[in-house]
Amino acid sequence: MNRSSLTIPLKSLWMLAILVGSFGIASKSLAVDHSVTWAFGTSQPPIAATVGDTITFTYATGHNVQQFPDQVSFGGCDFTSATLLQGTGPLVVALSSAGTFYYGCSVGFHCANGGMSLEVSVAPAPAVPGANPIFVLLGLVCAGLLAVRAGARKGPSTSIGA
Ligand SMILES: [Cu+2]
Repeated sequence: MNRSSLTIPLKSLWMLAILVGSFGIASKSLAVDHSVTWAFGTSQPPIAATVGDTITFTYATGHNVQQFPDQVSFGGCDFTSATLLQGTGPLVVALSSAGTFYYGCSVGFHCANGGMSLEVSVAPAPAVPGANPIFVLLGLVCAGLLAVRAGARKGPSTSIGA
């Protein structure tokens, strides 16, 4: 058997171990906090978020955060059926379900004239959360296999370039 043919699979195994392992760990902490400067005259581009993310509305007094029931009331800055989430800020909103959500400030004409309205699209959480430990375990198994292989390969003396 040709020894050097083992080199490439070994390298890709390492990469696989790192990739798989880090995916398992990273997918557990993918949550993002979306920071919003909630101020008059600051237009808010729509936010694309994922379930588990949060939105932090940064403001103090003089504003509030209301949630519109639908896109029509959002578009028209119509607060008649909106829900007041909080008066004085800051406010952290946890995005716990998928869908499109609409927020606005009902003070004066802040929504209509001050750009104080925000659309948030929340996508479902990626992957299956329960699968994470499996990926971590797979990564560890790959790393373990590598350690064994590397140990067997090293032999009595492998001095590289020293
Ligand atoms: Cu306001």
